[in-house]
Amino acid sequence: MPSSNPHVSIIMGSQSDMPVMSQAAEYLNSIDIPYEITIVSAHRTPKRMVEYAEAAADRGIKIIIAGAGGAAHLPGMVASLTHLPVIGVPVKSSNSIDGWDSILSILQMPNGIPVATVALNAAKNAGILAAEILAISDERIKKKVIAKRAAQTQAVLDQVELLDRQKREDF
Ligand code: RP5
Repeated sequence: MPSSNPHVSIIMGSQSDMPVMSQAAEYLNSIDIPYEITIVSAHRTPKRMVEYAEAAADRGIKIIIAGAGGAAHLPGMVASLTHLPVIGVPVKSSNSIDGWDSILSILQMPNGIPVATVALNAAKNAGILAAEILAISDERIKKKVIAKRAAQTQAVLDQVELLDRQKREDF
C-alpha cells in the first residue's frame, strides 16, 4: 500500500511511465508491502534525483525500483548515489527505439554499480523481485510471496483442466 513509512520506492522518469510502473505497485499492494511511487527525472530534475537517492536509505527505504525509457539513465544514476539495491525497469516509451535503447542503457552497467534489470516493461517482475529480496529477512512477506506463486501455479493448472475438459466434450 502507499505508505508514509515505505519499504520499497518505485520511481520513474516521467508520468508517461506510470501505466507500466504501476504494475509493480499493484503487486506490492497485493501482498501488503508498504511502498511509495513518484516521478524522479534524471535529466529534467537532476537535483531532485540526487537528493531523493541520497536520502532514501535514511528514510527506511530498502529497495528502489526505477523505470525509464529512451536513454534511461535514471536507474544507473540512482544506483550510483545509494548503496540500496536498485531494480531497473526498461520502459518502451514514446521516444524509444523498440525499447532496445532503454534495455541496454539500464542493463549494461559497468562493473562497480549494479542495476538488477528486468525485461522490457516488466514492472510486475520488479515488484516480485523486490518482495523476494525483502522475504529473505521477513517471514510474513516470505509466506505471502510463496502463496502468490502457488496461486499462480494453480491458475495455470486450472486452465489445463479446463482445456482438457473442452477437448473431451468436443469428441
Ligand atoms: C524518459 O523519457 C522517461 O522515463 C520516459 O520513459 C521517456 C519519455 O518521457 P516523456 O517525454 O513522455 O515525459 O525520461
